[in-house]
Amino acid sequence: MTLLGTLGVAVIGAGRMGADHVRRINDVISGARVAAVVDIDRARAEAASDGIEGCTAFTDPAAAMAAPDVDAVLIASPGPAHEAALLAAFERDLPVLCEKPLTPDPASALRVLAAEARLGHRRVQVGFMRRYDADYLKLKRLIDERAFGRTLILHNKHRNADTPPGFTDAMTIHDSAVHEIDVTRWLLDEEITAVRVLRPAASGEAPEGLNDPQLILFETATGRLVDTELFVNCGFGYQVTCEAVGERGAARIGDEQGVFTSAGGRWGTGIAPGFVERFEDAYDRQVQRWADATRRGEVEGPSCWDGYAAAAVCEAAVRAQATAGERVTVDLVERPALYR
Ligand code: ISE
Repeated sequence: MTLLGTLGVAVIGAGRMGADHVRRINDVISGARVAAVVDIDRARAEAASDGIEGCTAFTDPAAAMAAPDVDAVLIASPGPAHEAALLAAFERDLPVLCEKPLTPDPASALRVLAAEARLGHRRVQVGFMRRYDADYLKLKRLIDERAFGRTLILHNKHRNADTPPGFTDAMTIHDSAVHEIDVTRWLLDEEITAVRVLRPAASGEAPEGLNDPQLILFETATGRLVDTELFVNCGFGYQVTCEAVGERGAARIGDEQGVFTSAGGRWGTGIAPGFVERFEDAYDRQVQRWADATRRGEVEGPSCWDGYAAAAVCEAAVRAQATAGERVTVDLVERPALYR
């Protein structure tokens, strides 16, 4: 096995996640360094690259990818910009870690799939970071080992304290529920075939025009059911739980985090304020595993197929949101040989 030297990474997008990944590559993980930061806003690219030795700020992703010290690309720009960045990376056959979503809709995801197929090998790991969370990994192992028999049902909760301005109903699917879509496909190892969205009485605390909370129900290829309470303005913090119900038992993750304290007549632990804190270790592990695999010349983790399948379920779920709880089926193309 040959191991590449330190990986020079171009980080595309210097917003919240991009800047966090720059910090992570620079301060936390090993075997990689930030060689370039790209943002359409030059000042933001410069701010993120400031103080990092040998790191250059760019406004054009293709120019950064052409730099001689760039070996790999981490895409953390907004979803609609992903397709162009992915195709530019394929032009140079560069390894990519692409934040979710792969692309915002199935048609563009299929174009990416076709372009990667033309390369003849996988190049992309999609950033579904929950697959790297220690608790989700334990749950996955229990399900795979059939510790409680066959898993029949998943119950998920996905609560955010609040949403950024301009968050829409469709974004609750594309940005938030997309994680339960990937987790369902990964944990149960099969495709989602249909989706329903139900809306209880809307919270008066949610921003005007946002239907919050929602209940989402997935059916899978072999008839298993997955429900998700999605409540993105719950007000009290960030909570993600997942319970797998099997034939002879159940297992739940996500309830307890951190240190339990007893004081002032109360006992308990804290609630993470947001997803960056809750999934910090998962993000670290995801980027480290990507860098390690890339240096070995390998690609692992969620693929472009996973990104496409998630986009197809998102599209069906957004259609389901516009109905009174109707069942909307998910249509997938045949899985190409590269992803079997
Ligand atoms: C955000 O984009 C994420 O990816 C978080 O994991 C999710 O919990 C949040 O709802 C999204 O907005």
